[in-house]
Amino acid sequence: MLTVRAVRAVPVEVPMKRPLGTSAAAVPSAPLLLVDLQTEEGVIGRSYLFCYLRAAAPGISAMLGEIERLTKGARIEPAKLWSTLAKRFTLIGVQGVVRMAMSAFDIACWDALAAAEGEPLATVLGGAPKPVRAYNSSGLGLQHSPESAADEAEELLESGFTGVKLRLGHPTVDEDLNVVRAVRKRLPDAVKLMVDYNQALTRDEAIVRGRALDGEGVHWLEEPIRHDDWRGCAEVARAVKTPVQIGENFSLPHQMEEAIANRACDLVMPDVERIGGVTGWMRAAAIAQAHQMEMSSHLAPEVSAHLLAVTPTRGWLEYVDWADAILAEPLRIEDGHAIPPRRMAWNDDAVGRYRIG
Ligand code: SMN
Ligand code: MG
Repeated sequence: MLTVRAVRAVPVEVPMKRPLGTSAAAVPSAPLLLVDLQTEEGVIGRSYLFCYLRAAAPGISAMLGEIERLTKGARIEPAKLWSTLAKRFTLIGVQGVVRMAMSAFDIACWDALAAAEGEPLATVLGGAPKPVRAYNSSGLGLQHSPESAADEAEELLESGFTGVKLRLGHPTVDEDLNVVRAVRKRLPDAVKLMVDYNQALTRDEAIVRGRALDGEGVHWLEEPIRHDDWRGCAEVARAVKTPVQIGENFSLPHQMEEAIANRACDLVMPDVERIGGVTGWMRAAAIAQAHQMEMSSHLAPEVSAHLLAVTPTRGWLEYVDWADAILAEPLRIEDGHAIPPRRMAWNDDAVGRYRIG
């Protein structure tokens, strides 16, 4: 049995080896919030959040302070704690930074339970920590000329990756096509190329660009339009042959359920910090299984490696190296597969160096 004692959150901002250009905004560095859940029994559970914006970190920290106040002395039973907190946060709504703070707390709860049992998270979840197929997403932002993108795509194949992701959404379809063709030409045939529009297009433009990309060797078409326009997404998915992938913006498992019910996509890729932590992910994995839909992960590769290992319709792990700078042991990639880490721990010197608050 474990009991909540305190929740500590430390914001850091780490440099990215390859700053990421997207159609929505540039991501020049990674603002992370490192969470330690202290228990009365001495076990520490850890998680981290990618905050998207540095300005979001203090807000999420404050919410974690509120979560600490509401759960201090409670027994660590993640599903029950999730329900208790969801009820307490009904008035503000379990969404946005509230839900991100709850997810970070939930992941730390599960990590504490795994630590207390001396087992990897995947084992505690009823599976085993097996290697998970990963694509390299630590690069290929939007800013590229076709030739420099092709060079970078080649670099991203180090460690045996068998997939890479390219962000699209140039002003014209021809510019998108030129980059895709240059990259595709440079990649071995067996390597998958995912493309991501980050919701840049209108429905009609998405159909035009999606059809233009059909036959260009693209493995999936990610977030072509506003992610929660289920009907529009369904029209794009119907009109385009390349599978439509959405999910990083699903807020809690019920949104994934809604998207699937509306046939908004062919593939799903929830983000553990938006879907509701480990608890939310496991519920989403059951939904994907019921619909026999392939489920991949978004960011947070260290915990996602464990989660995908126990996801029945597991697809791809999205690998980014952003947290390497502050981890005692960076996530290992072998032969294009992520090896679920035994336990996450911080590199305290690096945390001191990159701390922003
Ligand atoms: C992405 C990730 C992180 C920040 C911005 C954009 C992107 C992805 O949508 O799927 O990797
Ligand atoms: Mg994306």
